[in-house]
Amino acid sequence: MAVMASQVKNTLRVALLVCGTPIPPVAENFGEYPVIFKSLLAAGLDKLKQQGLAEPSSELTLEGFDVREDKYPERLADWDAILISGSASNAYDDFPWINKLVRYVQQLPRDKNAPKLVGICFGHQIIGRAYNARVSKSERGWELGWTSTQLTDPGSKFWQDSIMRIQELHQDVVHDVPQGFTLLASTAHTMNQSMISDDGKIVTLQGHPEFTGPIMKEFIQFRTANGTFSKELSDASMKVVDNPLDNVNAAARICLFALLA
Ligand SMILES: *[C@@H]1O[C@H](CO)[C@@H](O)[C@H](O)[C@H]1NC(C)=O
Ligand SMILES: CC(=O)N[C@H]1CO[C@H](CO)[C@@H](O)[C@@H]1O
Repeated sequence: MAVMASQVKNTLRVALLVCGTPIPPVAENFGEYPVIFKSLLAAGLDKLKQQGLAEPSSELTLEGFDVREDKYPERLADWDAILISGSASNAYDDFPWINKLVRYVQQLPRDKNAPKLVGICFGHQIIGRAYNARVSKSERGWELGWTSTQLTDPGSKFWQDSIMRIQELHQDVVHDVPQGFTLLASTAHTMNQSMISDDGKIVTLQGHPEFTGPIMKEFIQFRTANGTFSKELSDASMKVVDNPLDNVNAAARICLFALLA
């Protein structure tokens, strides 16, 4: 199906459900998650304009809601997409704010006028949990840094590529593709890297399109210094940290997903 710019909404309104705070060197140099996600999605929207898939006058608005402090959007009708961020917390933890977020996802309407739902990393896992997939720590430990994920056939269609090169930063994985969802991407470490709901309302990604090489470098250094990553893992991921990424392409597809009715 060919998409034309005229079919696409003119303003992309994103409610970012903020589930974490970046480590201090990332927050200082690149901003908090609302800033980081806004710059990613703005680059994605620019790409859609270059491709003739969004009007040149299209604009992006993004507001952050810190769900750890019980802040949620007031009216769903104000948003085209709800995006759930990454987090240093575990999606399977039995904490009040995490349980509330899971219930929120379960209760989001899925009708034609409802906002689209996008989950990144922790957000992907929360959506998995909300739809009864098993979520827990991987037996394989961390998947860290630059990674080339394989796209399935539906994944190639959705992400418009044959692979997706993306930064990874996770230990927890979604073990199943829940009923009503289709797998979009895999790696040897984590089979379920990305999925879409069959009604086209929900899309998720285990990797971090919002993390550039320089951001990833800060995470690797910080968490190696604090004992989370071994020197081996750190050295291996530092070697490839500046490899090319498909972040802007991924962001463009997320924007298009949110903009199409
Ligand atoms: C290391 O830092 C991260 C913050 O990114 C934190 O989540 C983690 O608990 C820390 N680990 C240790 C062992 O201090
Ligand atoms: C449909 C599908 O690919 N499901 C896989 C999800 O991931 C787990 C392990 O990570 C596999 O066992 C499933 O086959």
